[in-house]
Amino acid sequence: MKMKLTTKIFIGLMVGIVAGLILGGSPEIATKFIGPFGTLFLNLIMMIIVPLVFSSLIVGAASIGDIKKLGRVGGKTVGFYLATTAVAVTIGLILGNLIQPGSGMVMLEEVTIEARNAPPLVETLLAIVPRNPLQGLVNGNMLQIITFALFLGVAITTAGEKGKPVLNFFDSLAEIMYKITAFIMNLAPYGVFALITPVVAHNGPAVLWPLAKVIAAVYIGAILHSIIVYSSIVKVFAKMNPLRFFKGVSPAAAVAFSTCSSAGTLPVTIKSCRDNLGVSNSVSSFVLPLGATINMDGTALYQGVCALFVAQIYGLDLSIAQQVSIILTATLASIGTAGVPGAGFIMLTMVLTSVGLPLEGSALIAGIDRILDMARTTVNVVGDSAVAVAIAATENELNVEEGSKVEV
Ligand code: DAS
Repeated sequence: MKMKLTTKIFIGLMVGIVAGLILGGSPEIATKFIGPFGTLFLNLIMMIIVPLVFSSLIVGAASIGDIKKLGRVGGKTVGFYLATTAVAVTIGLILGNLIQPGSGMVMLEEVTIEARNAPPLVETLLAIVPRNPLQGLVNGNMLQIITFALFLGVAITTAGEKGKPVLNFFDSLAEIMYKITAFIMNLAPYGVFALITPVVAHNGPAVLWPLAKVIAAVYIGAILHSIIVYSSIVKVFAKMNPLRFFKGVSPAAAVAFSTCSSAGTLPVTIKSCRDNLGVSNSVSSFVLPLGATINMDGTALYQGVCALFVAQIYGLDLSIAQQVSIILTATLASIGTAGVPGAGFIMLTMVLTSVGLPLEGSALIAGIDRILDMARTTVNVVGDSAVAVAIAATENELNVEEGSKVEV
């Protein structure tokens, strides 16, 4: 009997965790002999991101055709993203207040952390339009790639017959990149195993136990947010059974969990949404690259928990006004957070600064940040997929039949 890919990926994950616990005594063996295979897998999926996203977005924008529809889909997408991110950080703050992860701990070590002043929002928005689109492509600047591809796609449509050769070229390039994604996905069980083993070997119980309450708060928040918010979104807007949604998105969730990179998981997210959930090419190739870049619900939730953790280890009480400021800052910070490992930790210093919390408190988080990144990146990717399902449904581009037939 042909084992389903999702099952194989899950087995890869479980075997990797066991192997990591066994190698906990000598983690350097895991890093030296297993880690490189994980890096190879990550490089393979990173290799195809730019050509896959660029070509499929041009074809997607060309199929959307008119600017009006693009504006409507774009407006809905950004609206969903900001709303779910604000809810996520609120859940993080509620759990931080309930679980009190920092109470009873006293910040001892004097560590200086440089506050990362993220570029002002205006600068981030202006940078979305590339002065040199080829440079944006070469640098893998996702927002600039998205902008340039949208202009190209819509212009191809308005060019009529003259635009057809270019559209056909990108249409076949997108199909070819999709085939490469399918091939790489067959390596996912091994890649996930090789990525997770060193992480578990290096982050054994001895490292995790002292901060177990922080880890628990972030993981409980991630699960609650996913179950409450994403089940509601797919149920209300797409009339989709939440169990079917979570099953369909599970390959992308497993790759996000082990790579800690939304951008790196993007080819798998696009494939899972199209093949398992029936999201159309035009919606998936617009909503998902945008989400991998600006929608980080898991990261926002993590920042809510960690801001309270830092306040608590210094015995500081955060006023409601300060907690509201965290909701705004974490929501905006998530727009500027890159979809790569550890990006959320860098943005945490910006959130702490916004409410005048000592940056040194985040030094305690640094040691376990990879474990927290696994949960928040998974939520980021699952959240992007839930919005893609909702947008496709509201645009009558959710092919439920086709999506349900494909094996998951
Ligand atoms: N690892 C980031 C991502 O890829 C999220 C984060 O670091 O917060 O989504």
